[in-house]
Amino acid sequence: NSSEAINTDIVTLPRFILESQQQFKQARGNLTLLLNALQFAFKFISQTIRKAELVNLINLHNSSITINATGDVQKKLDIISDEIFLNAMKSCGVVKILVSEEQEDLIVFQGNNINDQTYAVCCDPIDGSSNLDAGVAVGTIVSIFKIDPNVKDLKQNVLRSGNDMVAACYAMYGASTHLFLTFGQGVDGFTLDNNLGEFILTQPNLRIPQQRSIYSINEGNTFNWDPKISKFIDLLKNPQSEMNNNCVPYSARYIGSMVADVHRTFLYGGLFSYPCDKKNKNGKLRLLYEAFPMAFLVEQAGGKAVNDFGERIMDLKPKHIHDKSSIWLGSTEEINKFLTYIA
Ligand code: P6P
Repeated sequence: NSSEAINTDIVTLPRFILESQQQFKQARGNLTLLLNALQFAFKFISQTIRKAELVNLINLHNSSITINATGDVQKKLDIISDEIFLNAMKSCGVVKILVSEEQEDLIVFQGNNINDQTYAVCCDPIDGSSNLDAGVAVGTIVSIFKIDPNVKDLKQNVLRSGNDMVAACYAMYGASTHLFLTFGQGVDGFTLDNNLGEFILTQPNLRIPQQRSIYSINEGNTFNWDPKISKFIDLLKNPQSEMNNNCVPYSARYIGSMVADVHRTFLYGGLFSYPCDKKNKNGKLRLLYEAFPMAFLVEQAGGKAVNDFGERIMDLKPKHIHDKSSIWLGSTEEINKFLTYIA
C-alpha cells in the first residue's frame, strides 16, 4: 500500500467552473458551456502536438523525409489547431464571433438561436509555433468578450477596450499541459492529468511575485529600439545603477515563445517585454489575442501590463482585429521601474 496520501477530493475544471458559476451574473450556464468547449480544445490540441512531435521525431530519423516535409507537418499543426479550436467554438452553441490569428477575417457562426450566442472569442491557436520542432513550450491564448445584442456591426463587439473582457486564459503545452484562467476574480492554475483527461486545480488564486531581478526581451533587436529603451535595459544590467537599489543583479531569460516567457514570469516574477522597433513600428504582439489576455491575467495576479508609452494595455482599443501593441508586463515593482524611467 503506497504511503503517500491520495487526495480523493480533487477539483476538476468542470467542478471549478460550476462552483464559480454560482457567483456569476450570467447564471444561464453559457460561460460554463463555453469553458467546457475551451478545455476540450486545449486537451485535443495538446494531444495532437505531442503526437505530431513524435511523428516528427520518427520522420527526422527517416532520411527519405525531407526537412520541408517536417516543416510542412509543423505548418499543418497551426492549421489543425485552428480547425480544432474553430470546431469547438462553433459546436458549443454560445459563441457568435471568432477572431483567430490564423484567419484574416472575423468568423461569424450562424447559430440556431441568436440570443444563446452570447460570446465573442479571440484566439491564437498555437502561439510560438516556430519553436515547435525545437521542443519549446508553445500555447493557446484566448480572450473572451460578451456580445452586445444592440450592436449592429458585429466587428464592434471585439474592437473595444480590454476592460470589457469577461474572461481570459492560456494553455501551455510544455512538460505538462497548464491552463491559467481568470474571470476577473483572480487567476487560477490547472494542470492536465492525462490519465483522467481532466484539468486539475493546482495553483488556486495565483499571485505574481512583487519583485524579481529577471528581464525577458529579445536583445537582438537592441539596435532597432528607441535609444531610450536600450538605455533602460542597460540600467537593469548595471549593478550600480539606480534600478538595482539593494536587489540582486538582473538575469536575462528569453525563450521566444510568449506563453512560455509569460508563464515563467507568473511563477518567478520579473518583466517580459516586446517593445516597438524599426521593423515592428506598432510592436510585434497582437492586441486582441496576445497582449489583452496576458495583461488581464497578469493584472488579476497582482502584476502590471503597459505599452511603450506607459499606457495600461487594458485601456487600449484596437481599430482592426489584428492590431499589434508594444508590451511590458510582469511584477509590479519591475513595471513601476519602467514607468518611473519613462515618466
Ligand atoms: P522574436 C512567437 O513567434 C511570437 O509570436 C511570441 O510567441 C514571442 O513572444 C515572439 O513572437 C518572439 O518574437 O522576434 O523575439 O522571435
